[in-house]
Amino acid sequence: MKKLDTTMYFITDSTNYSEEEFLYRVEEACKGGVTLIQLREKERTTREYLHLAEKVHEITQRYDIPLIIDDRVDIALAVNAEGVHVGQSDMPVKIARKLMGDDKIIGATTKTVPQAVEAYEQGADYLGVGAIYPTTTKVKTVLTSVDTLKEIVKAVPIKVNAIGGLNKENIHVLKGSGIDGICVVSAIMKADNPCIAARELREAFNELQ
Ligand code: TZP
Ligand code: MG
Repeated sequence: MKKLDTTMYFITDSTNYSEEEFLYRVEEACKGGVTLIQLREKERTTREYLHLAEKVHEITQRYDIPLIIDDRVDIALAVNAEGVHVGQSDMPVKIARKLMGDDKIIGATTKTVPQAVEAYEQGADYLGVGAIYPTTTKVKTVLTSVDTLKEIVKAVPIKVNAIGGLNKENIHVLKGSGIDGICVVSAIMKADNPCIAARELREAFNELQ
């Protein structure tokens, strides 16, 4: 596995975009300096998910940005993506690791210290923790406090990212939390200019350090 940089983790959502517009936005985000990309599709057939994964991987490889596939180990393996992200109702990290091999990136969603420790012990490379703020992105989640986020950071030696409703105006609440990066969907996906949005968010996060 290459060195993992979760600083500016962009999670996609193709809802409401044509394929062309979606891929254009993904590429603009790459130009803006995102360090990791997750393809996250909740409403697609397997065939559609696979197709988009191939298209997005073509782009991310050109920018040398690792591509993570949400939920689906089979899709990640099929397109030789750099990793997979699993939630608490998805494939356990231990099995995802076994299927993906040691060289791939495995991420997990965790909301409590015990969940975080378990994901780490099973072989996760990074954790997503949230939602820190209410989100407009389609997801089954509850809010996670910044205090819990800080406890998780202290409890595991792997990378920890905050997620949920984050934008450049509100990420200051994460200052001093010890996180390695932020995950965003809307702040880039729905931005007027995804390239500028990615750049500004990355700068805003770096200023917190
Ligand atoms: N998990 C917790 S919040 C969330 C996920 C996938 C969605 C974050 O989206 P946004 O648009 O950045 O709030
Ligand atoms: Mg999931």
